[in-house]
Amino acid sequence: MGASASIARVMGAEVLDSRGNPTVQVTVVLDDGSLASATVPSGASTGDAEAVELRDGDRRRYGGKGVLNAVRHVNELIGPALTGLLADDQWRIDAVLIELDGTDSKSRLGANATLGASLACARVAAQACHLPLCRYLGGDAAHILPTPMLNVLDGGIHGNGGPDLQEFMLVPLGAPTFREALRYGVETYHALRELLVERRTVTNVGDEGGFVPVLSSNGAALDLMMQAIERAGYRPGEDISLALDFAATSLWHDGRYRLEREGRSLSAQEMTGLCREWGERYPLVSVEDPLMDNDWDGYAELTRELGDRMQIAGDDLFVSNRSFLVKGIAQRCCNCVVIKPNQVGTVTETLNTARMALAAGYSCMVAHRSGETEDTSIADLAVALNCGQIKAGAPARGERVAKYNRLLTIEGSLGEGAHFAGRAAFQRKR
Ligand code: 2PG
Ligand code: MG
Repeated sequence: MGASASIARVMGAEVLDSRGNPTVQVTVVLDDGSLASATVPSGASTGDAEAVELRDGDRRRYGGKGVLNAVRHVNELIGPALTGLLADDQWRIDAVLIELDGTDSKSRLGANATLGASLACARVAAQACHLPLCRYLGGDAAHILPTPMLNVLDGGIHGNGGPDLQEFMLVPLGAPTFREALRYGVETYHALRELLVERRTVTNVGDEGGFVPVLSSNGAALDLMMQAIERAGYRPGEDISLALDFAATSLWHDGRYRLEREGRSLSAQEMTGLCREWGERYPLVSVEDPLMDNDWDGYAELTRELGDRMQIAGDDLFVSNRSFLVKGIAQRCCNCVVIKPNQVGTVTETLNTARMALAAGYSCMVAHRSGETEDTSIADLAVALNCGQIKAGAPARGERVAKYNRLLTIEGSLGEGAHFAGRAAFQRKR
């Protein structure tokens, strides 16, 4: 792309996500003929302060979940504002989107409209420059393949009838390459399925492709994962460790965290105790959202107690937003930030939050949403940031596998230059 390639057309469309809900797709065409699209994902266990996902609310269409207004904003407001801008000036493109929206929460245009446009611009600029998106966003330094965090048991609101906790993940950190890590994860996922069949437990899957078995406790789910790792021929803790997403805001009822499967409710302190206990019993390297999203004091306490022995990842707490991260750093809450572009609504803001986190000694986990699409941008984002971690669901179902397949392609194209993050991604720095 010469300095002259500028934005000629921006087109929005209503398409579907993996749950069959409408979502925004944006296509951008440059004046040199380059063309690319981006499609926006959608969360279910959303943080309170996430940027606004604009839905039509017209109950005659998709139960009110249509996105025709967001699409109209792309076509009638965003398109004219971006036309003529240089496609590789991502900072300016995003500044225009932020100003055009004019709210802190992207509530006027909708973060689904702004992210669709922002990401489509990045994708088309990368294409016009003949660069993979990871190199376009991360420069020549982008070379670290992330350790995948594969969600193999779905619970909470992603897996009705399953465990209380939302995500039980395999972390194949002992593998030598991304390709091998993925194989370790896939083989263990299949071994887990065999175990469930033997126990005559259901092998239906949840929103992210993890199994949704009926088990007596959350600890039983962890035991099952340990057995699956061993059955697949791997060593727990050496080859494959474990990670959890509690999504604790959705466990919060009447002032306590309810573990319905176990018939008990815990205080914040008891949740901290539970993390410690599991950290002693299992090779647990990361816990995400172990407390609800407004308990900053609880997070500071939990991080003080456990932050030197495991990763404490803030998702709903930070909502990928720089201003919440600033607060978190000041109050020493968590030691990892979950990065989801649609929580904040532009590529530049996403990169800024992630880079600030890494500079402050926090780790970054780039993540999908429970409602996903075939868009693979987060795979490139993880490599662009060299952050070493990605969670993109089970190694099953097209919209999840698409991200892992994209990483296989990136690894192949980097050749000798590719480096797999492995265990180093989970070294505690603080
Ligand atoms: C999470 C995500 C992705 P959702 O909580 O981390 O797994 O779920 O997209 O529903 O917010
Ligand atoms: Mg989460």
